[in-house]
Amino acid sequence: MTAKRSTRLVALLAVPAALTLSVAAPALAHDGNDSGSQTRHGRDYQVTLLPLNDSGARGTAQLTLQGRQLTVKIESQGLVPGQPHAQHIHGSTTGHEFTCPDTSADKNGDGIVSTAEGLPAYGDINISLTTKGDTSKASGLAVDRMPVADKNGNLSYARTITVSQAVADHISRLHVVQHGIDPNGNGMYDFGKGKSELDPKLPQEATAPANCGTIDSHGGGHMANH
Ligand SMILES: [Cu+2]
Repeated sequence: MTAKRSTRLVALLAVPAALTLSVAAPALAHDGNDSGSQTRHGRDYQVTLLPLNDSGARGTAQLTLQGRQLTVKIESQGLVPGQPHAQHIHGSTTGHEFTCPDTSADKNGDGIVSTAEGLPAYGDINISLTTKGDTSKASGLAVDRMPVADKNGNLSYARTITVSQAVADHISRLHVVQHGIDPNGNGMYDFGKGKSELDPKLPQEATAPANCGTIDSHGGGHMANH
């Protein structure tokens, strides 16, 4: 059944251009020497993934950077069992600060912070954390290459990818988001919360964010005043 549902979601399109942010980036005031803890394997960054949309989905991510090789390990619980979960590193490496959204991002008041409503807070997709192949923004909704939660709603992910120098220099400005929720608890993505703004053929449930976590060691989610 998983395969079938996943297939139905394969047609997910890349985020339409209209949804991309056109926020002018303030002047860059970051020295590019992000903190994090140095180990002999590289520089480690810890992320605590906290639930959005009452998903109950939480987890941890560890990012290890060695040059431009980024190893991403994610362990999550409470996701929709047996369903694919699109996951991304969101945010900007050019000086604009983004962070995880709170419920105030729910502009239409339907009780769900949709992916589009969350974008002004968490920024555009920077890296798509696929299981194989392309990791660019273009693969943001390639659900056939996104990890699937097991029957208990647990998800484990590990992959090493090559990132741009900009990402390597500004990794702590970014944050991790996993998508896919099941507010009516029927064990699948359905149209109970309407259509996804990203593709009306898809349920909002399949693309709405389930959790989000900022990368540690950047002193919290303050807004830059430079
Ligand atoms: Cu995302």
